[in-house]
Amino acid sequence: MEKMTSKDLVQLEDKYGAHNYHPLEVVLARGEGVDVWDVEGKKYYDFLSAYSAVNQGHCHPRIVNAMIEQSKTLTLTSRAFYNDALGPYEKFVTDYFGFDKVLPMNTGAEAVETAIKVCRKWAYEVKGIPENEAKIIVCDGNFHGRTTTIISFSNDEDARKNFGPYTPGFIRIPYNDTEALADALKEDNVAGFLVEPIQGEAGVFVPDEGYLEKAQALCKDAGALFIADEVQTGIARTGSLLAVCGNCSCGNTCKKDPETYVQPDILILGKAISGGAYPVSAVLADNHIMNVIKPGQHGSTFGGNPVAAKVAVAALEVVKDENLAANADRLGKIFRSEMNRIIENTELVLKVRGKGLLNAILINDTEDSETAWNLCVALKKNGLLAKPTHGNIIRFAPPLVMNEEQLLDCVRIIENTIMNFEK
Ligand code: IF1
Repeated sequence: MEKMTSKDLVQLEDKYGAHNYHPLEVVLARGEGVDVWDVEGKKYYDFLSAYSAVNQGHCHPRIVNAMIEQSKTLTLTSRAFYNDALGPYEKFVTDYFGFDKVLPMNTGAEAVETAIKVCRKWAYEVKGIPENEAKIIVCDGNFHGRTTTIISFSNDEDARKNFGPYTPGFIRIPYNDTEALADALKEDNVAGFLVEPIQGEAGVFVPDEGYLEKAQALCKDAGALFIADEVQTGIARTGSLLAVCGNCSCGNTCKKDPETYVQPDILILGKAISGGAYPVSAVLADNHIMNVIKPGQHGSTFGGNPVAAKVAVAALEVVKDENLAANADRLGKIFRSEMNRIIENTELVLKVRGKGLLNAILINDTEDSETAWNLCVALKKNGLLAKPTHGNIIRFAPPLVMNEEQLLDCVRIIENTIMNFEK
């Protein structure tokens, strides 16, 4: 059989796959570190990193080897039996992030659902809220996944419309607004506050300095749980191990900097906890919260399987051994300063914002324009892959194993593309 071209493969997806995505027209066949190659062999810098899942770079040998070795030995037992990889992983991951317990799941959305369930159960059984009355505060512009409950509290029309009836029990307030949070916390029966430390889908929106700290303090005073969704921002992406570590790039949740470190009551992780090799997610909390979950009350066939456990340990070891938080912090600063230099010489880009290597540029056009999309098509031609979020924002999130020389090469590609772009 003749080798299929990119065009053939796009046609196959178009004909046989549900149309729930609109991908950029590039068909990838291989990845290594910060690079990916398409079916025709053209090489690109990956500036999406599978939405920050591939922080450790494509096909990291340590992660891939952990997966191969475990796959040859034991892949799945279910949680009906113990397996010899889960306990060591649970000890490792709770030490790593500084919590008493972990509840292992597979995808980000599942972990968010888990956090919501833990929070509600805690509210009824510990806080004493009357049954079925618990409310969880969330933010405008949130993105926490695609399940029916999660889209129930989204305000994105595409994510929500015609998927109702919706799950009740959520109060939505503006992001980055501690007064609105203080007011919402005054309502009866508030169980928790679920928040992204930096909003991803909203367009990489970094809140004001001190927002998370203040929000956590308000929750504490009100007896509500502070729940951080770090599915996208966690695992060194924003220049610290977690975005709740503030400006400390030491790579631990060491609480060295109590000025900025904000300890969540419930921490939600996904994506890069496996380096993008395997679906792994996790919910972390201390005993006084996590102990509300008893046998039979929550679970998942694949959650905590031995391959996931080994892959996650390897992926988290890479983050520390290769100092990815400090690298993301340093390269992020260079990236934003280079973008600001470019912005001074073009009308096309208005602004760069972000933290670590989670950044976005704002294009000088309306939200419903196709300019950001067309610029991404031009970037692709020039060997760099990125994806718009909204019509006028482009997210830039390369793997964190990038070095300075590669980053500056990417800056050159972005600069040339912008300077030669015609709307
Ligand atoms: C897609 C965005 C990124 C997340 C946070 C939970 C989840 C996500 C903070 C759910 C997922 C994704 C999924 C991806 C697009 C994407 C995304 F553009 F929508 F905002 F990353 F930037 N919490 N984020 O960001 O995790 O169930 O997908 O494992 O294709 O929908 P999941």
